Amino acid sequence: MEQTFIMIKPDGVQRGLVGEIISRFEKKGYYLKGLKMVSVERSFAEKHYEDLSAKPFFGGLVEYIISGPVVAMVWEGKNVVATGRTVIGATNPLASAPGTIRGDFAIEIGRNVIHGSDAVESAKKEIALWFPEGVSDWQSSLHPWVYES
Ligand code: DAT
Ligand code: MG
Repeated sequence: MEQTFIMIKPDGVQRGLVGEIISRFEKKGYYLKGLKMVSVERSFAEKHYEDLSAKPFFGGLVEYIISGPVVAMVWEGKNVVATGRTVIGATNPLASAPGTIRGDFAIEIGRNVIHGSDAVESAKKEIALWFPEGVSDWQSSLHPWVYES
């Protein structure tokens, strides 16, 4: 089954949104396979966002990510990469639909609370970067109540 990397950014942690965000993914039916709170080094944040290194906002983005602890997670389920992005909402919170995490809890693009992998390939890369120790392989006993087969 597909896995995605989800990170609650420092503003999400500071604002007490960790429980709410985990709850949304859990209630949807996705399985939590990895979870840790980390304060990342500048070089690590730069590596995570390396594809954006030429962007004018890159410096501010890195400062934001290292400004406090983040909660790094791996979630698993059918189509979780794309659906996870839908649950999160558009990059700019002013364009994110109500009912999405960014639509409900954020206003500015530079304080948009949460990160989610944008493709299966980047999810694999990000999970390997953030969880080099690997993740848990537990199976939910609720599986038949969430999935038809
Ligand atoms: P997303 O986080 O929705 O995948 P992204 O990968 O394009 O968006 O960019 C990563 C983060 O960089 C994004 O969450 C917020 C910041 N960012 C993106 N575009 C920006 C812009 N035009 N101005 C300021 N920050 C921006
Ligand atoms: Mg992105």
